[in-house]
Amino acid sequence: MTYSIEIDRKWQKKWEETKLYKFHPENVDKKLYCLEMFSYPSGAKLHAGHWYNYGPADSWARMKRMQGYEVFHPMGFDAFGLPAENYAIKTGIHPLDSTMHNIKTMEKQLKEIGATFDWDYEVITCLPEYYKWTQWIFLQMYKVGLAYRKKAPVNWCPSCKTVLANEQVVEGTCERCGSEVTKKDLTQWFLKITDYAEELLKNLDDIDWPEKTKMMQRNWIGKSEGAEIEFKVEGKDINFKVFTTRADTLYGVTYVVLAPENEIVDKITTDKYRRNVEDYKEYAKKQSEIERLSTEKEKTGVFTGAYAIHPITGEKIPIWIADYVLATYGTGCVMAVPAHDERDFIFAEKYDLPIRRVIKGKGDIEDSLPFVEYGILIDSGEFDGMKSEDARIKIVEKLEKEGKGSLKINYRLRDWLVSRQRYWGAPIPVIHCEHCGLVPVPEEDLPVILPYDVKFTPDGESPLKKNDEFMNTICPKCGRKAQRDPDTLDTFVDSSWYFLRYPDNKNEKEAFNKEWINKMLPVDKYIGGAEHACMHLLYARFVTKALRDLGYLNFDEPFKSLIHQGIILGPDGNKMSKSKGNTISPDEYIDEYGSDVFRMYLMFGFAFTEGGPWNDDGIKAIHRFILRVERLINSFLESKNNESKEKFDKDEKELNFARHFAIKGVTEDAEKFQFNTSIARLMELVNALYKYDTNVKLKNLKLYEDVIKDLMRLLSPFAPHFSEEMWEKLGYEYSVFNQKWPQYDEKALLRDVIEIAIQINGKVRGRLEVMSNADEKEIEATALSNDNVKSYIEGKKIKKVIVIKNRLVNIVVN
Ligand code: ANZ
Ligand code: ZN
Repeated sequence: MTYSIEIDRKWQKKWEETKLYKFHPENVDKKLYCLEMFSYPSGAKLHAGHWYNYGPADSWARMKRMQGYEVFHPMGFDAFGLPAENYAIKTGIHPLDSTMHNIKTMEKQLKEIGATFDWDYEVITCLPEYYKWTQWIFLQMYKVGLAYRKKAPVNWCPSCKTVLANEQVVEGTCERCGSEVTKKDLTQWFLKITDYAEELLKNLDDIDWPEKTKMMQRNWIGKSEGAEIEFKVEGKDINFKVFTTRADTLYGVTYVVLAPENEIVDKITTDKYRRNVEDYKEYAKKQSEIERLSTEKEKTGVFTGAYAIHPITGEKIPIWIADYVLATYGTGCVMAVPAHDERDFIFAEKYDLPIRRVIKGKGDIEDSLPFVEYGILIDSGEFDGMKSEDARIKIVEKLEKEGKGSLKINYRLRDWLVSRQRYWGAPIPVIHCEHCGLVPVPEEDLPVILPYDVKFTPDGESPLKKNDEFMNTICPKCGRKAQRDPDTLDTFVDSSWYFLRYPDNKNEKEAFNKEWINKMLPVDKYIGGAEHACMHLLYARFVTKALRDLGYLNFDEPFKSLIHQGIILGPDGNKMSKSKGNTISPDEYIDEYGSDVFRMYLMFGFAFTEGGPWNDDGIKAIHRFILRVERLINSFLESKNNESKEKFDKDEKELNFARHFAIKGVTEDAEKFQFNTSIARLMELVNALYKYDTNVKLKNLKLYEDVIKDLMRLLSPFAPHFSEEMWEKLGYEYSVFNQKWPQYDEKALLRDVIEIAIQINGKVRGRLEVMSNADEKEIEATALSNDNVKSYIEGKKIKKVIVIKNRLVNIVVN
């Protein structure tokens, strides 16, 4: 039987029946936790992009298994979230029903990839047995002040009618629906990720993650070392602080700017300017944060009528409000130094505010303004002549003595806003009591069950608020009537700890058994999309650290090693996705060639971490390769009557070299997820086997068989069904995946005779055998004395001979 989808089915069934991928907890000392980011059960049929995520990662896990690791390879579903709820609003199908239906379909399809997931460890975040523990984690954080409520201007999506975390706002628009995001003052729940800013930053140095992703997290955390300097408002008993990274420019301050939202604005604004200021505040409210910070956007602002006193010179300087100052960064107040800051410069020119140079360049030429670099201080009193680097410390030291300033580190990272005014999420386990205030739901009352019957009226209010049965409860503290919190948790809370639940997914008493989980984690290899860099991947690190400090974990980082797969683009050049209608369905390919051909094609046709636009040009070549291996096996089975030889002759040495060269190359490249080159090595090995097969009539059967065995072992992670079938056909014991991964022999890699190509003017004109240790002169001489070469270069002049060791000789003639 030639390889086909029938063979896929046969082995999928057998693997399942024999529980081939079962994880054996007793072997935990050899565990390797291989994790792919779990799926959102969107209901779309798995397309080529999904296969690209799961196929290659599975091949890696299979190789690791054969290398002797007890591979833990679970799968589950990130099952709460907006799409299911929006779908319910549109179709009337309840999110629970559509989600569970989608999960069933996706499980089935994931099995068709033939992946080694151990489904016994599945987690589904929308089920009470899971979200009970999401709520529990929230409560543990609440106990230590890591979960808190506050009124804050929050990102609001007018179309999804919900608040969004900063990370969910992409260039001022909603990540989900693309609508413009506005601001709204609401009381919301936050998780205090900022407590961990420094550690989140520092530990990036210790983990094996793509450099680019670490960079994105560093920028997102945005550590900034500067100072806070206090200014007094003239004639009023009001002080305010500014945050600056350039205290060295203090003598160049010619005005100060407050964020329009700053609460002192109303207190200092004079009657004459009140109207202006009110109008401007309205205007600023409509701007998104991104717009406000954009350098392109025209700078606007208004004068408050009030003045501040310069902390050193005592000078009177005007106080403005402007939307380029953010309420949520630093102190929400800025000392403006137009001579040395781009934005201040544009603003000062526009509103005719004074510009005062206090830094000059280190050279002689007068630099044009704004001069934003470090330099030497001028017109700065006792600090004249000092370097910026020193002055930014010394000036603060002076202010510190007078109680007017101090060094300060700021982070751009904000606390994580986790409450959502939506239905399809884990209810926030808190009760609001008129007498006792916020009362956490007692742990023994968890889970707070998400009721099935609700009205989906997307009006900005939590749907749960309209469900009296859910809302009305008794205060656990005083026993009086009280109300539940109507909001649900951001789905990123669910996914911030799922990897901790997998190894202990059936535990009814705890989120996880502490001792067990500390043996199973951290995750050894995490595979998923780069788009999660500043959301999921940051939240998961934070929750891990918080649970460690709460005493539940003994490691600092959840994902030791991370790899991002590239993106498969549809023929239209966009990321393949159902919503764009540009997906490629694997079905026809699998029906025609079998799933291994499809999987291998994805692994051979694209560099795993890069991806690229879809095209199926190469799929036939992979198909031919599989058939070629199959013919090789058949031919081997027919030659079983040959003899075995102890000593290798030249052909056998060549074959043995090809074998060990392949073992080394396949292993090392696959380890780094460079599957395309691994597969190229396998193709070379097959070529070598064919060459040996035709050259040597009386084969050395022992060697031949050993090489075929190694070939099948090496091929098996990439073409699992096919290889299992061939393994059986060869008469070996089930399963090829219980075989040991081949090891290469350094000695076999030291060839004495190697073959190199001869090129004449860049065109290959023949091959040449040389000793592997021959030097360039010898190779050149051998090449020029070759009969074939002689006939080509006869009557021509040799201009140059280029020797590339172990590869080729190029003879340039004219
Ligand atoms: C005076 C100054 C002079 C500044 C100068 C820069 C250059 P990073 O590095 O991003 O932390 N700033 C402070 N708070 C702000 C806010 N809420 N909204 C907008 N801008 C704010 O940037 C810190 C610098 O950004 C601060 O240093 C402040 O301007 C501005 F020649 O203070 B600087
Ligand atoms: Zn009470």
